[in-house]
Amino acid sequence: MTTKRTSRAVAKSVPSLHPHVLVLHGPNLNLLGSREPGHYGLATLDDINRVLVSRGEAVNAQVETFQNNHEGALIDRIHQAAHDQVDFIVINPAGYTHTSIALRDALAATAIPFVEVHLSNIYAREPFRHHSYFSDLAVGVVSGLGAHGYELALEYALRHLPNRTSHGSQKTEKAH
Ligand code: CA2
Repeated sequence: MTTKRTSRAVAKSVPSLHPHVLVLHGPNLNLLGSREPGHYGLATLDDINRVLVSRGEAVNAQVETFQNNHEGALIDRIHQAAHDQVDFIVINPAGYTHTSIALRDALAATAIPFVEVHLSNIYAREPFRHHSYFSDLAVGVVSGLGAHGYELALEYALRHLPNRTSHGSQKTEKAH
């Protein structure tokens, strides 16, 4: 039996020339801007996402955002990212930072490089927030810089992603 591949399926397997970054937000971050501004600031999640997407547009990068309150949905989105050939992930795992081996395993399995972001400084808070299941796998961690932390993580991703040529090969930029 032969399998007919649709042009859409073929298109999906061809890496885009434009960097593709996925920004993932964990549970309760949909409440940003409405409660606990002392810890998490006044910006809403929409405010944060708008800035990130428009920064992507300015440099011809695809920036997608996704928030969910359920561990499985976040894991499924990471699997989808591998399928979509996402180049880099910026993730605030929120409460799952301190509990989720399953989410850690999903990131490890897909091997997409990621930066871990926290709005608050998790080391200046309760001891149970000092441990992260993600930090040792992350390229880096930004914690305590509020919404600006997401922008810094995105800038890092855009600057350090390998430049793809139209021939499909990759030119790796020198780290500075
Ligand atoms: O500082 C961060 O970004 C955290 O990842 C936020 C998590 C917390 O469990 C981590 O320890 C640190 C909590 C996100 C809850 O977000 C809310 C936003 C507005 C109002 C209430 C909660």
